[in-house]
Amino acid sequence: MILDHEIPFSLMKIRQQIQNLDTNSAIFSEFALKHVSDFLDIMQVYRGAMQEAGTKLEILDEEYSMRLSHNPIHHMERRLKSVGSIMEKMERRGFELTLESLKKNVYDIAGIRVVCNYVDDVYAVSKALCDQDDIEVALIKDYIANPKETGYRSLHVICMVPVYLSSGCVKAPVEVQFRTIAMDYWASLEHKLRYKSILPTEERTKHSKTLQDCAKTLAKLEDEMQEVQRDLISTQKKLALGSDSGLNESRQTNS
Ligand code: 0O2
Repeated sequence: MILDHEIPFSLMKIRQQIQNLDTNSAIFSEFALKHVSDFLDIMQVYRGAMQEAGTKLEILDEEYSMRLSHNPIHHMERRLKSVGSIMEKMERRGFELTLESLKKNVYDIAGIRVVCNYVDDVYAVSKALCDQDDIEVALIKDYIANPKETGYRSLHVICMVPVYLSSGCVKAPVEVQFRTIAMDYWASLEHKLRYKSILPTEERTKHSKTLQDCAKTLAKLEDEMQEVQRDLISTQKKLALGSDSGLNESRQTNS
């Protein structure tokens, strides 16, 4: 299942977003307004790349489901970054204000969040995607092996995905965030606390500490549950092999 977050996809909507920009510098809104139709062109290509990657992931999930009677992907979410967030990132990171710099430096305009059932699924599905011939891996950040200070865990992969336009093929980056259900529900609460909370600083600090502890507890729980799942899958594989060889034996006896 793929959930699409609202994608701002018309000149009017993009223009509205730019007019509502909350940047410290008017230069950013002027730049965005001047290039509004270029933004639409860029967004169209990035949306295509995001759809291609989404389809690849859906096909992989279906294949696993057929072969192992197990769906590694619980659900996916897709979103295009708003012009406001793109401008905010360029301003915060001090990137040069040109379209070339935007394409070169902002890798997460198109994003897919792949929420898997288990940690093994995260690594299996991400590897299967990255190994595809037409996918070029630009960057991998493994915050599962190396969690962030906050406790945040996820596997981030920036993939260059081909998009076939009438003028030919272009490759565009898609940030794919792979995580488990537990990592996802932790991250959404932490995100709320960090960006949307009206709590006083002292309370926020206390809750952030609690969330750091929760992240460790969740990681431990996930390890234990993963062991149970591994046992189930390997027994299932053995049984399937056994019934195959049983079938072969009875075929040989009958012939
Ligand atoms: P959104 O709307 O989720 O995309 P930067 O993007 O500048 O912060 P960088 O190095 O490009 O930094 O990206 P990084 O840190 O590898 O990952 C950025 C994205 O990962 C964030 O996107 C979040 O989705 C997620 N993320 C990273 N760290 C944390 C964290 O500590 N807590 C939570 N809840 N999420 C995190 P955006 O851009 O914030 O927004």
